[in-house]
Amino acid sequence: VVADYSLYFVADAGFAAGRDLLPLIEAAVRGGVTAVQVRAKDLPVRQFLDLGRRAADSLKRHNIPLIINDRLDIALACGAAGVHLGQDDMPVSQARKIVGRRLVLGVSANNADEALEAERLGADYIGLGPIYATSSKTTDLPLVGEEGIRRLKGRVRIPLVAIGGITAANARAVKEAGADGIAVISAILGAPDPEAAARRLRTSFPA
Ligand code: TZP
Ligand code: MG
Repeated sequence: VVADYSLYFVADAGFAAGRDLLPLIEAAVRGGVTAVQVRAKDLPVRQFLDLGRRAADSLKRHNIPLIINDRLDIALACGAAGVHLGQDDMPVSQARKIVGRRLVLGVSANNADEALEAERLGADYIGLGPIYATSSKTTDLPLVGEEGIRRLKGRVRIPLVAIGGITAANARAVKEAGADGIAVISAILGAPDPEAAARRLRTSFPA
């Protein structure tokens, strides 16, 4: 079964700034997100695991895949569907040796070389970004832009999920550039009504 990454909600504990992520994840699911990542750069492992377990329990009931950011061990321990690996995390080839087909493996890429390498080493999908400027992640990576999506489209077989500064206002342009999905933090978590925000994104970027 190929997962649907068309509206991929990155539930970031740092961005949530102390708010419990569970009700926010559940609101996003009601609004129509098709995949959820839990991202917790600053949580101790034990709290990350606890959050991951609660998210996994909830998302299983809705048949929505849970992806854990950065940590293969936490993904396995909480029964997640997958793990998302950055360029400085465990190499996807190594992760694949450990988990086989048990987990979906996503990899971050900023350019075509990184994306092609990730695919070659066994990634199941690419998180391509930052597409646009964003304040949700501190990075000095160059912006990929719609042009960067267009250039990569057709060169990889695995799904391309665009991330970084994506909103209901630019989602259509991202789709037209060739992305298979959009991943968002602030467009949902920064919205006064996360459920309505997810629903609007869904309309702007249908599966
Ligand atoms: N990776 C590239 S940009 C980004 C990540 C995690 C942040 C995305 O957040 P937002 O608020 O959707 O721009
Ligand atoms: Mg990472």
